[in-house]
Amino acid sequence: MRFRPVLPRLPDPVFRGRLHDARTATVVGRALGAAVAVCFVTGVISHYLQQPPGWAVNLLPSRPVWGYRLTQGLHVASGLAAIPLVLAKLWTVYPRLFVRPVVRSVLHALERLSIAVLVGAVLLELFTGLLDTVEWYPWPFPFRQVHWALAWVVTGSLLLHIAVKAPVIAANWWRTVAMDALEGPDRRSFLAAVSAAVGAVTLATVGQSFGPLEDVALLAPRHPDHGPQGLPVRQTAAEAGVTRERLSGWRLQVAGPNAYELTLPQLRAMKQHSVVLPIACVEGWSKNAHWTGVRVRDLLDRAGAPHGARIRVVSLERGGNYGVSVMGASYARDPLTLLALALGGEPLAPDHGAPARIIAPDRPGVLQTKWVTRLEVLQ
Ligand SMILES: Nc1nc2c(c(=O)[nH]1)N[C@H]1C(S)=C(S)[C@@H](COP(=O)(O)O)O[C@H]1N2
Ligand SMILES: [Mo]
Repeated sequence: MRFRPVLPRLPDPVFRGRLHDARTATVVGRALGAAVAVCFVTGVISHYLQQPPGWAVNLLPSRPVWGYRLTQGLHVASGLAAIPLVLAKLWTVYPRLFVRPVVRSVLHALERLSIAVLVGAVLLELFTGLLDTVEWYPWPFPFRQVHWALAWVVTGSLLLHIAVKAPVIAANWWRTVAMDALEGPDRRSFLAAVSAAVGAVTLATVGQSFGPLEDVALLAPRHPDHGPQGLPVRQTAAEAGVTRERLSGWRLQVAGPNAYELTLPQLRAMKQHSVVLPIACVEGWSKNAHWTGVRVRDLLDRAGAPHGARIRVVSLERGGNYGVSVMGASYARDPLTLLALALGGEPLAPDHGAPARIIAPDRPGVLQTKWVTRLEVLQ
C-alpha cells in the first residue's frame, strides 16, 4: 500500500457576529468614504495651487487669505482620520477573504481584483501621506507624484467598489437599531470605539493648524509655537546651504523691462506694509504671523512689468524643490503679497528667510520662497 501523507486542513473560520455584517461595513464605509472624499478634493486643490497648468497660472485665487490653510488642514486631518477608519473597515470585512469558492465567475474575479487594488492603493496612499507629515521618505520614488497618481487609483477603484456594492449599501444604510437589538449589543460598542479612535487622532493632531486646539496637539509633528520668532521652520538656513558668507553683499535683483538692484537699506527705505498672513505647509501645520515688507507689485511697477506678468522668484538656495517658484499675476498684484523683511516686528530670522522672503495670501507654504535674491518678470 502506498503511503499517502494526510495534510491537516484547518477548518475555515466561521463568522457569525454582527461586527462583520453588511450593516457595520456600511456604517464604517460611509464614514471612510466621507473622509476619502474630503481628502481627495482638498488634495486636488493643493495640487493645482502648487502646480497649475500654464493657462491657469494667472487665474489662481489669492483669496480668501486663509483658503489654503483651511483646505490643507482638512486634507491632513481627513487623511489621518481615515487611518483608524480603514483599519476598522478592513477588520469588519476580512471574513470575505474566506469566501468559497474563491472565484465564482469572471465578474466575481474582477470584483475581487478591484478590491485588492483599492485596498493596496488606499493603504499605500495613507502610509505615504502619514510619513510626509513627519518628513520621512524611506522609499525610492518621488513622494508628490506618486501620492498624486495613487489618489486617482484610490478614487477610481473606490467609485467602482461603491457602484458594485450599491444594493448592499442601500439595503443597510437605514437599517434600524431595533432590528439589531435582537442580535446583541456589540455593534454599538464597536462603532463607539472606532469613533473614539477617530476623535482622539483628530484632537491630538488638528491643533497643528487649528489654533484653539493647539495645546492638545500631542501627536502633531509640529507645534505651531515652536521655532524662531514663534513660527515653525520647515528647512533651516544651514540645511538649505544659505551661509553668512553667501549672504554677504546680498542685493535684490529685479529683472524686467527696467531691471534694477536694491541693497537691504534701500529696500527698507521703500514704503513698508504690514499684513497678517499664514504660512500653511503642505505637511499640515499652519500658523498666522505678522509680516512687514515691500509690496511685490511696487517692485514690479518699478521694473516696468506689464500688469498681467507672471514672475519667477529665485532663492539663494541652490537646487532642491524650493529654490525657485513661479507666481501668477493674481498673487503678484495682490496688495497683501509682500517681499517680507520682518516677522513679528523683528528683522527676519535667518531660518525664516533673511534678508527677504515671499509671503502671499492663499498660497501653499512650499511656494513662500525664503532667502529671495532675484525676481524675474516673465512676460
Ligand atoms: N528657499 C526656500 N524657501 C522655502 C523653503 C525652503 O526650504 N527653501 N521651505 C518652504 C516651505 S515647505 C515652507 S512650509 C515655508 C516655511 O517657512 P518658514 O520655515 O519660515 O516657517 O517656506 C518655504 N520656502
Ligand atoms: Mo512646507
